[in-house]
Amino acid sequence: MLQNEKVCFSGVQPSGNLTIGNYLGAIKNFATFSNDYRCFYCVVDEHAITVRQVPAELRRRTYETLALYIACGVDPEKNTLYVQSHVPAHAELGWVLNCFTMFGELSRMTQFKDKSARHADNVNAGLFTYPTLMAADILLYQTDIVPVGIDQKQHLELTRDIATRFNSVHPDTFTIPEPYIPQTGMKICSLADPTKKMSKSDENPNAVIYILDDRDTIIRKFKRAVTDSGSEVRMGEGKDGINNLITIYSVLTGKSVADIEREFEGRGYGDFKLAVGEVCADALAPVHARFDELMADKAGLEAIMKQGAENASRAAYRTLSKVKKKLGFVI
Ligand code: AQP
Repeated sequence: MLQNEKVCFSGVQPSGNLTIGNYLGAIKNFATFSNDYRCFYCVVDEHAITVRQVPAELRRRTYETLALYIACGVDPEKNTLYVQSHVPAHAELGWVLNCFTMFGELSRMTQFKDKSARHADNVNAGLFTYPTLMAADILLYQTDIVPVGIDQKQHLELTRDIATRFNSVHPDTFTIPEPYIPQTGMKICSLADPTKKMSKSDENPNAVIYILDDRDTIIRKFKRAVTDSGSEVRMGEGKDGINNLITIYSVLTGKSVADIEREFEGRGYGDFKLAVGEVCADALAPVHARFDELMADKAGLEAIMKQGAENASRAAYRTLSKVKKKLGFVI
């Protein structure tokens, strides 16, 4: 790693088929950091098993998630793309950081509260300590910036607290990372209940646009999106459905909210929903084409994973050795 080189890290769980929430809130922004940062983009399979997974599906989605990173514009030549479980330093540092994280801090995490309510039969310790593994993911690379959606802000704040606490006992160990949360697209909401975040693990497939949905499905789902009894395409309070669709249209077209409101003045929700569906399908068409090519070459994806794991391991072990020395481990 060059001195003074800035580092960017992020990851996505292969815990379901990826959604346009994952795309617009995170992956779409990954490529934009490649020129100015050394970027590590990880498929965080260890996080995914905090919720029960079908092994064959987890394996398939791990390949697919890596392929989607590339299909969404992340160049494997310029970025380190890899799978979390291929770099054991993540789990190792995760354990160390567990010992620098308070029970009370983890108990306050809203994702833990939400997921333990949704999976009441499996409130495992991994679900509880998920944020310390996430802190390890980030801190291992001396990360400066982490592109994420707003739902991860609380975990990022905890990562900063853990790093600051560790540094206060063992100075100059970790870089304190900053989140990069996009202004538009930070929270894409469910099409069925627009007060809720769109999630890949939502049980209702009509609530979610998957990145790999075909054109007709995308347009059909947008047509059915829950809105309100009004007809004016305008952002406003109590118009969560329309606000969400305007956000999606804005982030996909780069148009401002004011321009969108002018464009659809007097045209009603039906016209607008169709336009959002078409713009989204158009944006995803080249992603689909590239994805199909990549998935047809599994060996190519495996070579990228392997090279990525080697690059990531080198950087990760530098930090891990420093941590072990500071803690007093015999190395
Ligand atoms: N709806 C969303 N809007 C904006 N950003 C989003 N992200 C997720 N959903 C939205 C961002 O995508 C990145 C990867 O997320 P993740 O895989 O780590 O898990 P998550 O945040 O828990 O995403 P999901 O889709 O809701 O997964 P499940 O259903 O498995 O829990 C993160 O940067 C996240 O902010």
